[in-house]
Amino acid sequence: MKTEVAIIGGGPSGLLLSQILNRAGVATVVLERSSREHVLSRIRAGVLEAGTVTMLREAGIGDRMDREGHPHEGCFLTDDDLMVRINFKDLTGASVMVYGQTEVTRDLYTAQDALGATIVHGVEDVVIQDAYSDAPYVEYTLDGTRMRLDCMYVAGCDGFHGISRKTIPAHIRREFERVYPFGWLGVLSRTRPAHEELIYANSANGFALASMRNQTLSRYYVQVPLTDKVADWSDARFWNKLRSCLPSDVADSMETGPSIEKSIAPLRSFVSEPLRWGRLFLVGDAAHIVPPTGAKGLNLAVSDVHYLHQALIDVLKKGDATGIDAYSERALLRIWKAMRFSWQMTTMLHQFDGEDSFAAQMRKATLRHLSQSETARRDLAENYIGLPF
Ligand code: FAS
Ligand code: PHB
Repeated sequence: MKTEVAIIGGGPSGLLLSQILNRAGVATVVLERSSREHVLSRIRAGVLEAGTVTMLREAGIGDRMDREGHPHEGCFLTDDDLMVRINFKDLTGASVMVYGQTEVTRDLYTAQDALGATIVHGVEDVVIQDAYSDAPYVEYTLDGTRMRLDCMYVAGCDGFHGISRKTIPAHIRREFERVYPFGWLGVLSRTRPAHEELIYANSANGFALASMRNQTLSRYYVQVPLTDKVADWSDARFWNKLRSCLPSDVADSMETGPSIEKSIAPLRSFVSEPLRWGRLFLVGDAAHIVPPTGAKGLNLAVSDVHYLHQALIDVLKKGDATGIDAYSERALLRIWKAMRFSWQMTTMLHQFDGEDSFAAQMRKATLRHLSQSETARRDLAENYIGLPF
């Protein structure tokens, strides 16, 4: 099989890149390890930056998002009962869209099917060959048969545990990492959200996040030790913990109910440089991971697609390699800014094992400063709604 761009990974970054390239007349093949059902069963991000919303609309997959998504003009950061509203609209003129990553991925699959895109599910043992040459190709096994896909370029959109990043020789890669000593226990429940806007809660009992998917589907997270397992957490224990972190008037009035999804995600900050090796380009989680505290993971993947899609169109349609030569440096500039914001939000809101009372006071002082400084709130708002591409 031959194509112009081989895309490893059929998650949001791979599908969005394929969608935009196909609409520009560039041929792609998406190779995805899992079944479509499995990809769509993942509960991940919930907040789309302003730039992501624009890109999805321009890619022709904004209709359902605009019908079913919820624009949010602000969110809250709290310190016990102190509630600080960050008014995105007043401070930046922009807002974010609450619309689950699962739905974005579903919309992408629907759009790709409508275009007749080639998405191969269930591939195994994917190997990228001759990435550092003018004739790369990808080998993979499908239903027991070894296959070969010849291509002009390869986009590694296969997430943190994929093979693309590791295709770049170890002596070329520069990796930066911070693993946090806690995880997020997430619960999805068919309940009315605790508040009409998101609440990022710092408290004496740890961090919690009250989010949602719609007015009858709530998404909550609490900080848990890395040693905890989902089986350690009954619904009752989860709701008690969540309530102990939220402002009391929110906790007292919130609706609880059975969890329909419960999972623990570890938190890490990670960047692998460079994003390019010959004709291989890394995109999204294949290149970087952020703690979800800043709602940046999915949005950074979209940001990479923003920089890469035009570069590939230019080189394939006009022979202009300027964009692909600049991709890694350009994308990394924005990646590091989001990395910083996500790290700052995480350190500002979470309790760290063994921290002293001074650290707790610094968190309180930061939140109090936010409550009293419009400048501080504007800085947070500008980062949260998404810095310019
Ligand atoms: P993805 O990991 O989504 O997709 C990669 C795809 O490649 C997968 O479908 C995988 O099956 C496939 N693949 C892997 N190896 C392969 C191989 N060898 N061959 C072929 N295919 C292969 N972000 C937020 O903003 N907010 C959140 O709350 C949030 N929560 C998260 C919770 C969890 C448990 C995880 C893991 C991530 C979370 N994220 C969150 C981040 C997440 O949303 C990612 O940023 C987003 O999925 C990135 O998209 P992709 O780069 O497409 O990677
Ligand atoms: C979510 O709704 O899943 C969500 C929202 C904001 C975050 C992280 C997760 O920062």
